[in-house]
Amino acid sequence: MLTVFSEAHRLHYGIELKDGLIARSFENPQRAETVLARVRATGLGDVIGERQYDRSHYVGAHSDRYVRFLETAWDEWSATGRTHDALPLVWPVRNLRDDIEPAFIDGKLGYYAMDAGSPIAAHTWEAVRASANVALTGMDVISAGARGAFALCRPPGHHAAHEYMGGYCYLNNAAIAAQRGLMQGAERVAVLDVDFHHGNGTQDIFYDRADAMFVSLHGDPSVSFPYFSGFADEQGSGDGLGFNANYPLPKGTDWLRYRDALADAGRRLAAYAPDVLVVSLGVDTFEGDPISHFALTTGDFVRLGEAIAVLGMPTLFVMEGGYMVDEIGTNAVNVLMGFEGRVG
Ligand code: OKP
Ligand code: ZN
Repeated sequence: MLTVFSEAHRLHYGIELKDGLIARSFENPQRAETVLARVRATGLGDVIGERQYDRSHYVGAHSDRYVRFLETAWDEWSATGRTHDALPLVWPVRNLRDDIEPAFIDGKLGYYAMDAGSPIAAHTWEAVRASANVALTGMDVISAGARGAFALCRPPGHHAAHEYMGGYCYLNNAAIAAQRGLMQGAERVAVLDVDFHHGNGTQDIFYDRADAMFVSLHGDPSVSFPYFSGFADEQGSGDGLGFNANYPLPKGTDWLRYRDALADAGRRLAAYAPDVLVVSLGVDTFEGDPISHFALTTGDFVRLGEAIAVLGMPTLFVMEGGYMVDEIGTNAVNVLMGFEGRVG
């Protein structure tokens, strides 16, 4: 299958709060380079660059004013004389006012964020746009008739909601691609999210819609990030009721347990019969992942790809998480090789 990749991801390498100190993020540039190297080493298929798309392609999945915030945040932050990464420090939780967009950048950062996990630096927006454009290009490949394609996105996207960033994510690459699939003639699209963390952003974007199903397998939010989303009783609302399905799984989940949940998710997707499937492909379900708590092995990722292939749907894989840098390439490409029926 084709892989879509952008070198612009290298422009972004943020910081995060770790053990009481500011440190370089787990979400680092080497992740994407390692996956790309594995794509080339296995001969998965050709690697192409991203096409260019204007901002209207991000609006829909996101609000116009949120996209505007991302476009202008660094300029507003640096205009105050600061040169380090911008991070929020105050949020409009529960009964605080969330109906008034702050005029000052420090307020805007909290208004448009769920956590302090998505720092904004001078070139973050360039990398973020390129990542969304990689996903859009991947959907164009699928809409042109390919059975599978791989959008090697970085930064990831599934925590980014209609109006907020978080968890290393800014634009929701998977949702933006799914939305394009609908624009290009698909009647129904589905997103299957196999990242360890719940894809709260994708769920948020499609929650009240019947033309997009969201199905996610992830660490139980009672004990895992993002904590406030991903429970089994979140099933959609309004027209979208019944088109959102969460499978929260306990820490230590291995392939045998995962496989059963995946089979149930597959039955749900088959009954929905989408014209296009987008897979939010995180490989932080790996047993060695430094920030996650499942126990899938390198071989299990081949089986995951095989199980997705059985659904028989045109499938766009969109890269999300995975932080064991040495193994991320093998694990991610194993899913794609499994999908193609090639032994990794
Ligand atoms: C993004 B994706 C680690 C804290 C975790 C956020 C995790 C975001 C994961 N010390 N912070 O879903 O892989
Ligand atoms: Zn994750």
